[in-house]
Amino acid sequence: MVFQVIIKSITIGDAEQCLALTKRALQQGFSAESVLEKGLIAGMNRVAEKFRKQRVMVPEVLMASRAMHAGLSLIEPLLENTKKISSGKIVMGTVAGDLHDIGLSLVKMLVMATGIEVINLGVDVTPKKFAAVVRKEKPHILMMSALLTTTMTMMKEVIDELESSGIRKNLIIVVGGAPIDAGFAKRIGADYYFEDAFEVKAFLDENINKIISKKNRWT
Ligand code: B12
Repeated sequence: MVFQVIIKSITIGDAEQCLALTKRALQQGFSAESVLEKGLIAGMNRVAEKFRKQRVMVPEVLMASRAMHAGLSLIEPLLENTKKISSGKIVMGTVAGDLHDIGLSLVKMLVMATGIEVINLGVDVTPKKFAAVVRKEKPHILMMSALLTTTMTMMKEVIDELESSGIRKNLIIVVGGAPIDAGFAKRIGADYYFEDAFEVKAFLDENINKIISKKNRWT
């Protein structure tokens, strides 16, 4: 099965192979979403699991990420062409001081698969930058990621910045990343915490129309 070999190519960190297999899966008629979920994300999750069990080290995770990104390069343009089924807009980024973006890339891809517009600010995003982009883009949802216990507190600083700029109430704030949990999300005043990219997608599939159809909170 092509998904199994895609997963294997990621676990061994073979970018060329992952690219070729992703191409093959698409040519065989599998949808971009299914290749993403059953191949690329499943492969990265397998590597993360091995890391947790200390069966691989950071260099192997980085090689796996490189392989996954090679596959993503074929998937992303297809998702960008997904008919925009909603007029929803999401701004996302990893908080200041934090350079981890592998998980956020996966969240971005699955969000794009729902047909919602995504503006990904990347890593090391300061509270002021988040606030400036939110003010300009007027998104429905802001998603923040943090992978370090030393940077997760930045999420509260972002929320404080949004509050002091008077734009917090217009937004739904979603937080995630390995050290985050629902209790932390509540304590800092975020609206939702989700454990992984699949949970985010399920939430959006169910709720995005309701969120959008609410009276535009920016006017
Ligand atoms: C790869 C990696 C790196 C890479 C990052 C490369 C990159 N481009 O992202 C590099 C080598 C650069 C790196 C550097 C560091 N790292 Co690092 N890194 C990792 C590692 C091994 C994997 C992270 C990962 O990508 N996992 C795979 C993805 C798919 O999972 P994920 O990120 O958790 O994302 C999923 C969910 O969390 C969730 N999610 C993520 N974001 C969001 C956002 C939203 C809104 C939602 C809803 C969900 C969500 O959905 C994702 C997909 O389903 C982890 C170990 C681990 N087990 O997590 C350590 C780890 C996170 N790193 C750690 C550390 C300490 C560091 C360094 C400080 C090391 C050092 N001494 O220099 C630096 C810090 C650099 C910095 N300023 O950020 C520690 C953090 C410890 C802590 N508790 O704070 C960890 C846990 C390793 C460890 N056990 O010590 N790291």
